[in-house]
Amino acid sequence: MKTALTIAGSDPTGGAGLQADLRTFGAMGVYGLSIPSVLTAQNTEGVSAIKEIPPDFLTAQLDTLLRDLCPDALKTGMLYSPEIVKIIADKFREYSLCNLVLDPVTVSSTGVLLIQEGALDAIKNVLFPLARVITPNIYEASVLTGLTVEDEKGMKEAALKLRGYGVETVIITGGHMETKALDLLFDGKDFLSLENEKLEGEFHGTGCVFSSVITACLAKGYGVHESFIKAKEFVWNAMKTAVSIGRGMKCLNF
Ligand code: PXL
Repeated sequence: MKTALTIAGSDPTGGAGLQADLRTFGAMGVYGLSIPSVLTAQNTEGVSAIKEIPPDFLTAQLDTLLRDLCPDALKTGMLYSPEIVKIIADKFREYSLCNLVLDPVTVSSTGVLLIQEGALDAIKNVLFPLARVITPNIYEASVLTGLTVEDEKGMKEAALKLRGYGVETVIITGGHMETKALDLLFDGKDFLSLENEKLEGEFHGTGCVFSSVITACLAKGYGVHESFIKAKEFVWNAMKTAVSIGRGMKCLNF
């Protein structure tokens, strides 16, 4: 069986973060491995506290797992601090890992900052050159490039700039755009955009599930374009049937 590793924040609701990633790997028929990088106290209404995993313990988790096995693909979610970013980059090289899908998580769906000062720069400088795919949303693409990303034209400009940071393939998700849900892939040569009508409501964890489907597909040996198409369809179906498990945002159903 193929294996995929997520290094991400814990979200007790299971709607986003490490728990959503694991659930997605399972739904995709891939064996899920997981290392928490940070813990959050949260419910469907929001995040109330964040606790970093001590760097030496993150290192111990990575060394112990990776001495034993090599995942077919891995993804990173909420990394939170520059120290965490650096440890993951070092271990990625030390264990010759491949198929890194990097979701540069910056804010929660409820607007809480999920990253410390300096961590996004570290992600850009240290982890981007190791990534096979990055999956920023339009807000993250704006912060990372300094461009205003509001429409397809802006997404294309940002994708060009982001690829210049050493990433193989850039996928910008546009679910937060005003009128339509358009996602754009750029592989350095061609653009591929996929569009769906926008669904009503506030959804939790769409970016996590999207990048996890891509990770699972890469683990199974699919190419990046096919993985993108599968992820778009998976998230769309899961959003259409999303469930209200608490008082706040809807969680994806799959
Ligand atoms: O959706 C981004 C995200 C990622 N990781 C964790 C989160 C969230 C959003 O709340 O809690 C742990």
